[in-house]
Amino acid sequence: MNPTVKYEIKKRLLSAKGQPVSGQQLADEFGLSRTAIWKHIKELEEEGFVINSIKKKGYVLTSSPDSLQAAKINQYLTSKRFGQSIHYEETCPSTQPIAHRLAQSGAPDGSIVVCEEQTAGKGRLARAWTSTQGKGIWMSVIIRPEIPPTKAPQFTLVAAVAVTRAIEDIAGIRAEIKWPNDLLINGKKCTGILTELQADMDRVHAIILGIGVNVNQLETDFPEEIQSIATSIQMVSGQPVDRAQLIARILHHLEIYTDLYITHGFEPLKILWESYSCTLGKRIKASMINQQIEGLALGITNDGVLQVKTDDGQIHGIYSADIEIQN
Ligand code: BTX
Repeated sequence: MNPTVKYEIKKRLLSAKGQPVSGQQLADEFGLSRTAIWKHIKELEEEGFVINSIKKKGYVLTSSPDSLQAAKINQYLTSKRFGQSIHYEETCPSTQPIAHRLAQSGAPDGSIVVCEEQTAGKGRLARAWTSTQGKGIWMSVIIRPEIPPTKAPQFTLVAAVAVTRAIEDIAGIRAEIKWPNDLLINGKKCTGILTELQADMDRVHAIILGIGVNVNQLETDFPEEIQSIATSIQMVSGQPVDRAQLIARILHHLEIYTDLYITHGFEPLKILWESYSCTLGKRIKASMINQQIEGLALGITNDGVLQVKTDDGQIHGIYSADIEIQN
């Protein structure tokens, strides 16, 4: 079987959105016999696609496996740039280095790398990110804003708002943002964001935004050591979520918020971010590499820096830390 033809047939069935696609038309289009088309259809069925054959009308796709292949994501895309170029891997150590390589070789703004499984998923500070096969969104987005490198950390906050909005739209669950990069549901982590940079002193060449969302895991899908701190959308809603649809929605919001940031700066996004935050107004302990600060989280500045007031009345600006919420 020709994998390109099979991919094109799959794309046609997906984009028909439940309407019949004529076997004769496919045969004419690809210069194949109807029997050859039928064989491709059978192969798709073996991969988990459910396809009805309706006499005199054609093939109707009634359900597809929960895969993240480009054709599946494409059918839901509403963004104009983001997700227009999709690099898909079944399994890889991490989507981040792949996205870095693609960015270096000129991948356009909004290109994404997604996979079903990461065998060495990365968190911040070289920590590991568990990325179970077929259960979550493990994605890197290449963004090319014309900003100085000092502004890049704001994209962690922009991404946090985009993912929160997308989860709300698709699963009806309101996650909370724990500064700077965690999304929590019922106090447990369901999303992590890792912002990496390609830049020189004055200018960002590309932001590589790593987004990990726990979507359809059950508690036992997580390693024991993180079962008490991790959760998934399905564990909260009781329903599996179509990961491709959620990716498309994340890209939808991420594109809108990136454009808003470029035209209006961080201020309007800051207001949105604050409305989802579970950090502000709380007493927190912030652990940095060589320092700890305890105090009241007052707010974030227009640069995304967390403002913490310690008991002696001093206000400290925190650029990056692990946060423990104390009340
Ligand atoms: P982080 O450093 O804030 O979080 C890492 C910590 O979170 C780990 O030390 C562990 O305690 C906990 N953890 C690990 N895996 C999970 C999980 N699946 N769910 C909840 N908690 C977990 C967060 O770093 C940034 C994560 C970014 C992941 C994306 S996935 C796509 C891209 N590729 C890649 O390698 N990383 C990014």
